[in-house]
Amino acid sequence: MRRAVCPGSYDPATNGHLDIIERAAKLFDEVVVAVGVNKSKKGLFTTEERMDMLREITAKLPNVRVDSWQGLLVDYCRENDIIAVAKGLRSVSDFDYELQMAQMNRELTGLETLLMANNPAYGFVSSSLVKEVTALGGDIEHLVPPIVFKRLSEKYSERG
Ligand code: COD
Repeated sequence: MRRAVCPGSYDPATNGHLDIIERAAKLFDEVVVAVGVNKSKKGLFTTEERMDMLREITAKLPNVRVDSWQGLLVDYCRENDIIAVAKGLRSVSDFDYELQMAQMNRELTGLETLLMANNPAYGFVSSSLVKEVTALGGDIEHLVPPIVFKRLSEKYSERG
């Protein structure tokens, strides 16, 4: 079983994330989409809310499951028999950061990282920007899965 992880904050997931998850699912027997739990960073959505949206978004992908983890990614991978990290690259700044993490992870346990060139249609899309544009009344419906659009709209209407 060749198992990979697509780690992220997913606060919330976007079409850019989904593109990477779908492509990773074609390359590996199983892909775990893992939400990183960072107690010192309060997001818009709770970990459970992020996971629920991810489960709905990936329901059509039979070899993808959703989980969460806390602590070092290499430890989570070792405990779950995961051989590679699959991530998307949007820009040179992504590359600098991701390369450093990939090298550190390989140094720590030999964990491999697969960096995939992003779909240019979503090169400018990030969770923080979709939140900001929604909060300011802009339309991002075409940039996120339908469930995320619904939940984002609900969150910001609750907040007024
Ligand atoms: N197109 C393509 N890919 C995208 C897009 C897009 N539009 N948006 C995001 N992605 C991909 C990127 O590969 C990104 O890495 C991944 O999705 C997750 O993105 P986010 O924004 O949800 O998550 P981040 O960047 O906040 O998450 C960072 C992690 C939690 C993945 C990272 O900090 C991590 O791996 N931490 C593990 C803790 C650890 O082991 N630390 C030691 C590191 S050496």
